[in-house]
Amino acid sequence: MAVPKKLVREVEALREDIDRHNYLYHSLDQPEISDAAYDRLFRRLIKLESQYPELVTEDSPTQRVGAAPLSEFSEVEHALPMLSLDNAFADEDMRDFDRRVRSRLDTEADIEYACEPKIDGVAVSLIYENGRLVQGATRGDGTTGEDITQNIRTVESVPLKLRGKDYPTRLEVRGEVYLARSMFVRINEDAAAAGEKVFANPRNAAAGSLRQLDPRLTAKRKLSMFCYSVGLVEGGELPERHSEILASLREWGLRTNPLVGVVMGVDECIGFYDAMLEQRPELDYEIDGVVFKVDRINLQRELGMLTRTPRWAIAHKFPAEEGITLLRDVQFQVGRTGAITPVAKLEPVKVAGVTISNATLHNMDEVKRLGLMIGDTVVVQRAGDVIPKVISVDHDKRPGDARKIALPKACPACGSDIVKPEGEVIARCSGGLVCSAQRKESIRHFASRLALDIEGLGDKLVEQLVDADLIHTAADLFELSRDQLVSLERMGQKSADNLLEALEKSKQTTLPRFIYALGIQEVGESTARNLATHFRDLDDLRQSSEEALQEVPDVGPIVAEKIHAFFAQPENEAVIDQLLETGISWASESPPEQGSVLAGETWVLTGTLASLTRDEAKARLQRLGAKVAGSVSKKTSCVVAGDVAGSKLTRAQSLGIRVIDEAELISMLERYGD
Ligand code: 9MJ
Repeated sequence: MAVPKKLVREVEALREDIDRHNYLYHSLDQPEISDAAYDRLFRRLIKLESQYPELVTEDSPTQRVGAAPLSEFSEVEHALPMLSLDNAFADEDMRDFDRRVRSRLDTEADIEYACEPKIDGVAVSLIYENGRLVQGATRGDGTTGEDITQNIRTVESVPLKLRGKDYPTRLEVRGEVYLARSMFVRINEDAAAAGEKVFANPRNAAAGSLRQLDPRLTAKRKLSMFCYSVGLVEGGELPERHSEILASLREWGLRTNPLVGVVMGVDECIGFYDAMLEQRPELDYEIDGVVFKVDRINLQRELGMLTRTPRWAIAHKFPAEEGITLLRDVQFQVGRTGAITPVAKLEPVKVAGVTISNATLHNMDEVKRLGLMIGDTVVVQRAGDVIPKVISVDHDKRPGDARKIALPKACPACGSDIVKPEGEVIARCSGGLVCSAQRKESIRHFASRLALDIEGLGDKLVEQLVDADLIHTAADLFELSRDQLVSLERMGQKSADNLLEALEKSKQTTLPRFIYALGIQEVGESTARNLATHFRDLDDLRQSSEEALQEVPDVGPIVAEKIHAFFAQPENEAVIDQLLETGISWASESPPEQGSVLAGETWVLTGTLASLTRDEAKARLQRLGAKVAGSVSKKTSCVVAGDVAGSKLTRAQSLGIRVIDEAELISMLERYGD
């Protein structure tokens, strides 16, 4: 039976649509449709292809996982060797590299360098013939690798078909396949739950996933890829600059890193490196340095190669972020909501320039997963400003007198029972407001920067005030007298006055801050904001039912239950009433329409911002209704350029898009009341 022409056309249109949405989502980070809408297109295509199997093509988006498991991988020889990179560990090594480059090129002038975050994944080579992906291979020893085509096809950010028409007839693209950190955590959680071996880091997990003989297993791992260079190119011309080659790859639908940039001279290289080091903790993938490449290809040719490394590139590595040390003891900390966290007390060790003596062990399941005992030798990891954690244990080094780690039965702060409901991971102190540790934490939270922002009320002072029985709840803070404060150790008259003034000032707040400050379980800053926007009135929120709460964005049944239970507690009601009696107040919440001053606009952030993190800037722009995208296009409304803004800024300028700096961004956010 011939396939009706109309359906042939529909299948073609669906493929084109799906490919385009894949490209928008994976390569440009600018999706135009919801996941559900995408799924509908995909399901329709699967349905038509199963009705008419003769319509199925190799490069149909439904055919990513088609092949049967292999018994082994075959070898492939790389037409051009896959290079490794020389390393720089200090700024001075970078300067030496730059001196070598300029001396060989016999120039005093600043060199233009392309800068790329160095992805800590698995290097692979892709070959496209007439725009079709025909081969994927591992780097292997640089000369010979393994044919992993079937596995590479499962990586959604790798196009099976290139976009456009002007690509070379044969194009070898190289890049790094990696596993997103968030995905790594998920995979390890699932593996631990199934009693399987967990991966030590995302790179091992990516390498292991690519070496699966059954592509269905690889597909489950949801790997990603960034492309960063080309190998053999035939039947087509590429631009004369590395940065422009990357731009071409992007146009052909290949995914390149959005943070790549071009700088002038070695000082700017070092600036780029510092900015990247700072941004590192915010990225959802691991980077272990920055790669600098001489941007002009004619200069690359002139510089040439050493045996295995090019003279025109260098990897400036980040300092190691892991250290090995001894676990001396484990203490149990009580959080604001009573959650008991085991904390590793370590023999102090320097990691990336910072001495670490404590690390979180998260919960008792994690202690069990690590197979940890007191006295063990452990690997600790520090990622930016997050709390260091113990990531693995060297069981071979366990001493004879190693001790078991046991969850205490009673709360170390108040002696109340510790309870761990069946099926839950977190153990909690049952003491509630009786527990001084919980009270201290909830008062700290109340005073914290995103809550009532009480300047000068630090952790130590809260501890002193609670221990001296001067305060029991956050509301008591506002009853403190000057004499009481001055009676505290290390508290002078001036500090006491400053604190009283800060307390007075904090009374004028906003509803979202107040809700957040209450410290309701599961209610973070963004949920607090949603609650405030939805109810606009504290009394309405206090009296709302669980059903009504679930109408608020991001509030599901579990969160609704926590909020409802919080307001139903007489102790909490009393504290809130007392707080309101002290004169805490806020301007009435503006109607939601105001939250859409930037509706319909697409903003892009680039470079490093000094006074707020990228996530914060993104969240605040989104609250004003803007979409925040990862790359600049004609549709971009405005680009915020921080320090060391790279290619995105250049692109914005060339497209004539409005560019503002950080100061302008902040003044705009404030103007719109965010
Ligand atoms: C990584 N790993 O991100 C190169 N790399 O270039 C980047 N690796 C590279 N470039 C030539 N961004 C050889 C390796």
